[in-house]
Amino acid sequence: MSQTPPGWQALCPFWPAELAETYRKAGLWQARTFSDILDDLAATHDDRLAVIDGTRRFGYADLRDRSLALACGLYRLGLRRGDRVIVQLPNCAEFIELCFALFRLGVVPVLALPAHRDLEIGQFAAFSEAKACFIPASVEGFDMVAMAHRVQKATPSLRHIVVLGTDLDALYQQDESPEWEAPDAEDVACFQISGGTTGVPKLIPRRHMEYIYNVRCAARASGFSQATRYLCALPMSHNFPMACPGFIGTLMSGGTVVIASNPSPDTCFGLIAEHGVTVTALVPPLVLLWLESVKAPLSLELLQVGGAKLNPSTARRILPELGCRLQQVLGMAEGLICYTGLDDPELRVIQTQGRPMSEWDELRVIRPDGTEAGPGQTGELQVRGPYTIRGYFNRPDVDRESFTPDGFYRSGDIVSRNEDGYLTVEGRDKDQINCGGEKIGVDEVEDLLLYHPSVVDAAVVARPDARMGECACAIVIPRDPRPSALSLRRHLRDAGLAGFKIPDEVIFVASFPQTGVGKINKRQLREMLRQEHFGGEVTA
Ligand code: OOB
Repeated sequence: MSQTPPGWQALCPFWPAELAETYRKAGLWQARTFSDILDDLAATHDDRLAVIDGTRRFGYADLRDRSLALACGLYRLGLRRGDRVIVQLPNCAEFIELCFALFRLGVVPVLALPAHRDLEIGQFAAFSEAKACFIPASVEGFDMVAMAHRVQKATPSLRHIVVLGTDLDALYQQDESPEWEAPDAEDVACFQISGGTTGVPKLIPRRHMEYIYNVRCAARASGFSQATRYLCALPMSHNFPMACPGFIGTLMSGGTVVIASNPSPDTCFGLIAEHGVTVTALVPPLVLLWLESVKAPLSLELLQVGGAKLNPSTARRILPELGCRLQQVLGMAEGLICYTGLDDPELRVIQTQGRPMSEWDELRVIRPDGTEAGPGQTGELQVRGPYTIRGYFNRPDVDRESFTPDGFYRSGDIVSRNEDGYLTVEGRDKDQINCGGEKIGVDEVEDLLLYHPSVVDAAVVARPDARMGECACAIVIPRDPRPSALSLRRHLRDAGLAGFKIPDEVIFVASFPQTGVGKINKRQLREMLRQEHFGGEVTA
């Protein structure tokens, strides 16, 4: 299996050789790819039900056969080991089949979110030199095909636009498989996207052997088994519903994935009852929405909540009102995943975000003075281990800031760790807004605002929000005549920015508070927001 990996993979930093050998010897990293795993699953579980999508049912062997047929079609299209493609599909069975087809060929998907628009997709396509993109015809009335054509004009590498349903269906070619060069277990399997990517993308290379290890640990920590019926309600391309343990973890446990087209109670409550769903994963604002809508406890056994801080008062309501246990998940697409234990005492499940899922994870909490924090003290969470990346794809500039010289990822999360090793997220030290689990890199939004002819200067900061945890607020020094908030928002939308990054609120001011060296004092701006200091100036 071991062939020389394609050249660009050398631009994805790897673990030091000695450590890599330790992980291999200890059996954490195995010489298997995701398609080897699917072949084994199909052999073991054959016609067991793997995926339910609407009225469609797929057994494990179906899934293997269909992804193999799709791999044949993709190969005929000209995709080869090491090529990159953009995958931006809504939740559907084809998403799973496409992932496994690409894994089989060693073609590497950039896992975009359905909400991404021209700006993000254009950047991902250009930066990864993607050869193809896989999209639905439209999303909520937005013409995705037209978007793909606009991106294609600016991206010479992008040869194929494959539309879900029509073009994609035609690629399932059940004939004899051509001989293709299979990927190596240590090749990059897919690119996750860093939350709060700014301008030039931060693509997160996840490799077969370590991502498989990630899924295995996550499935164990979540108690997944053949009896698991997992509702995939969050966008399937995100690390959480994909691999932590998500739909891949469900399949690797021999369970059944139930696909929801969206996470609304209207859609999900019916699916839970109809299919006897046992577990699902949500972000905190959705938990609130579910709590508001629930009439009688659900048949769910376990609710995994992560992506943003879950308020303890909300956490407390889950068992009595939804009728299921809670498991908190602190995760990051870069690697580290923490879980509260399934048998942990209630207080720990409500008040902490869990502890690392692997005993091989190395964590440290670093205080501002560079020393290690003791139990209960706060500091930045830094991590390295067998499934935490050592660097982004081709971003040595970012790596120098985001990783320490000894290879720890600086998460930018401010945490405290108790005597038992459980973490509580206390805040954040990165220029990012976490709007209910959706991450907004503020630099990107600020840069775009500065392009507007009526903007002198702009700062985007988080305003605390009861439902979303935080929402984005743009504070703007305008030129005369002052633009309307609406026109600034339209400006961002027209620039092709994903809707979730567009600030909910725009406030006009005459000047910014400054730090000692003359930078915008964001800490003070956030404080002023908290104290409603801008009363008269608010323009919603
Ligand atoms: C998950 O991954 P990302 O890459 O979208 O975001 C990671 C960041 C973390 O660094 C932290 O700032 C925040 O999201 N976060 C949480 C949290 N879980 C994530 N903050 C507070 N409490 C939590 N429970 O968000 C992600 C990936 C895999 C599993 C779960 C979440």
